[in-house]
Amino acid sequence: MKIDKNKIADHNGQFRESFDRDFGFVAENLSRKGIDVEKVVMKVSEFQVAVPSWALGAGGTRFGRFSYGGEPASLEQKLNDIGVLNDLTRTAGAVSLHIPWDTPKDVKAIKEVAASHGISFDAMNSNTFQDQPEAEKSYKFGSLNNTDPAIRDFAVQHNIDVINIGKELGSKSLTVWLADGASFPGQLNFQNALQNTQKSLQGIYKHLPDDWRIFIEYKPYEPNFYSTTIQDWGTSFMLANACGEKAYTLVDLGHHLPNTNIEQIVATLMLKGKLGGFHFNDSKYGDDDLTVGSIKPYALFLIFNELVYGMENNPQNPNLAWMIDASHNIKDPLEDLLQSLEAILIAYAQALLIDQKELREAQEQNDVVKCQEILQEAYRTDVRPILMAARKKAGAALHPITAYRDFQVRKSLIKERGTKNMATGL
Ligand code: PSV
Ligand code: MN
Ligand code: MN
Repeated sequence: MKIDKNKIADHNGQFRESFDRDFGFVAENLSRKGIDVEKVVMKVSEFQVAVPSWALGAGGTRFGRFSYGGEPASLEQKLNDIGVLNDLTRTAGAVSLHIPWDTPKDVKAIKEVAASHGISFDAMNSNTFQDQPEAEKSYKFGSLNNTDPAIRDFAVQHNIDVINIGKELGSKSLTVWLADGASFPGQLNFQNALQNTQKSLQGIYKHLPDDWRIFIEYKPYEPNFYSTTIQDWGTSFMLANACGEKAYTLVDLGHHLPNTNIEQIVATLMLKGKLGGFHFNDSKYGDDDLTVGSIKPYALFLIFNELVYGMENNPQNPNLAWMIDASHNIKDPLEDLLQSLEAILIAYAQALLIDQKELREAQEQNDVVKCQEILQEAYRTDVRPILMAARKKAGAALHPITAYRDFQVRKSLIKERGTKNMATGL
């Protein structure tokens, strides 16, 4: 399914007056403050976020899973769904695959489908947290950290296989997230587990092509509930340094204990040139994978403030790989992703409004109130017309969710694919 440009333009027609009025208002207010609004629109329109293949079906919890109907059953259908998101927003032009969930049967055909939707292949994700049917070795007691060298080698080989698939697809990076850890005290020797992990990662790193990067994701707990071997950014950073210059830390917003100052982690990593990737989602308690911006939008804005600062001031840090890592049990997954994309761009646009020079001066003068006022002034600006202007420029929908509903996308997907979930048959 492709959403025709003219259909989108027609749909936008009904909002022309309100858009002109709302954009004119914000543009005038910002230009009075000396902000070049067209520059902000341009930056927002250039921002691209990868969509993970696993967010396109209705997610679940360990207690159950409820199908939404019309869910994709194949990689082709997943690419098709991302195509819909991209047609409506022009910000979702990349997919992140998880192997073996998404192992392509016919690479050439998959590349053609992706190209027909203007989708490129972002980071490849390996999976050593589940045993595959007929697998020769089990990850029950860890993968890269395992006490058994044969299991570690098996997990390293899987990552090399993922790199090889990615090479064929045109990807340029590998994300490694490990479930490795312990659920009970005494179960693991922490030092051996860490050393094994480091050696295994170095083994993978040796096979990383020169123009590739490896992202090391951290997470404090789950599925193990006593310890996780790569538990925090410091451990990831240390391992990235032990691998080499193509290895970076990946920050997933949900992978922090409550109240962790994520923006400070971002600032530290960018200063050190080691922030490589970013997984967006939101959470109230743990790794909840909720819609971006649904719980803590101000924290997201503060994180973007550091990201924008880093992108402008830290040439030692490479361009970041952005990805949404959220998935849903009760919402239409495509609507949910549209909400996440909107929230990301809102936080980004607001952060772009911060007068960095004025903020530096206020910081130098220790004018705490002014510093806070500068941030909140930007945060309290309704930047949605700026996002609309960016989408209009790119030929996308002014109101993506309204367009999605008016075009009855889900209804057509259900008609084409049925109401049953392919994974559970329910
Ligand atoms: C783990 O919680 C994680 O955030 C990693 O990025 C995984 O690859 C992803 O979720 C999907 O399970
Ligand atoms: Mn993640
Ligand atoms: Mn996660």
